[in-house]
Amino acid sequence: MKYWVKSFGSFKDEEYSEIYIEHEDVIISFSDLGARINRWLIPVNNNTYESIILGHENAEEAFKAKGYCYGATIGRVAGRIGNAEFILEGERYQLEENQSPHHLHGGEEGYDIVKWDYQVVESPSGVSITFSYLDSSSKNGYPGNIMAQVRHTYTQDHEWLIEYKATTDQTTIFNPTNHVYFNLNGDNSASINNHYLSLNADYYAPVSSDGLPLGNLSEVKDTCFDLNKPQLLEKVIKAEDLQIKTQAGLDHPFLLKDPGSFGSVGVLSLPEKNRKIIFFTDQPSLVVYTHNFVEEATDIWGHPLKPYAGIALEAQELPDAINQEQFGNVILRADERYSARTSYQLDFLSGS
Ligand code: FUC
Repeated sequence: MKYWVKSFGSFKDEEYSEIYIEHEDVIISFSDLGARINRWLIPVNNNTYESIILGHENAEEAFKAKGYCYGATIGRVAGRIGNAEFILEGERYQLEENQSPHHLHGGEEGYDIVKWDYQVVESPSGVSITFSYLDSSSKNGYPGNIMAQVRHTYTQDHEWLIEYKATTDQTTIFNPTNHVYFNLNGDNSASINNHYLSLNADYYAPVSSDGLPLGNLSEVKDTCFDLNKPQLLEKVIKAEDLQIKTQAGLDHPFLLKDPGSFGSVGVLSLPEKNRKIIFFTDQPSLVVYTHNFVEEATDIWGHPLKPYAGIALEAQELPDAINQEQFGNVILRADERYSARTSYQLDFLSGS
């Protein structure tokens, strides 16, 4: 296994790096812009590769398309915070309404577009890149300074492991995730309609038309949200279900079974290409987003971007948990150490 560092280009006088790791002809890359994954390249034939995730050619493109958060670490708090406000220990906090009237993905200056420090470490199990960022209380209106760390590791078994650690100097809220989008076609101009998704979840959180969870959990049983057996994404995205119609696809949190155990929670597969991603997490929920919208005509890697160009599988606490009693805990106190793990295992050699 080897790694090398290249420039990821500059934007507004800031230089960014891209760290490439190669193992058995598979190449995966990460950038200090948003502690993001940017490329996951599978060899197809004599020296040609296909990327199974959505990424960017350089930092400038990433900034231009920042609304999609391709591959980026999301924080301080992933998802929407209703009406951009919350109450913590009796104090009311008002955040920026960067997706009015709500606060989304940590705000305009969220983790996805800041420059992280990083260190590369090689070990017998693989190559790790530890990204760190001091998220100061003055930014985005959250209380407390957070020392956030995200370690991306690529293992000898072609598993991408994400480990989050954080501490704070004052009680605050914290709910990070990674916003990777998969497209196992290896061509982002092809939609993910031909993929199959299975997810170990008996409940999902219905959302309002503007994407905020309504606050209740609905059974997936006998609905298009039942992914306990693999479902063709086209069937789900085109279902007559009102929740699917209002979001033009999936953009929903699912409550995972056996939260906290580091067991497999689901599989994304493309049988026609013998490609599978088996994913694991110790987080209680996972937001599935099928890239339903393309804001403006954006070219990504020379292709005009189309809806359903990828599927995001974002492991986290349920969105808006700070405002929803039964949605879990996102409070981090000064005497606590936050940790979370999520991983995506590539399987592209075995039969379908
Ligand atoms: C908002 C969210 C989606 C996704 C997108 C980048 O539209 O509702 O889940 O995170 O942003």
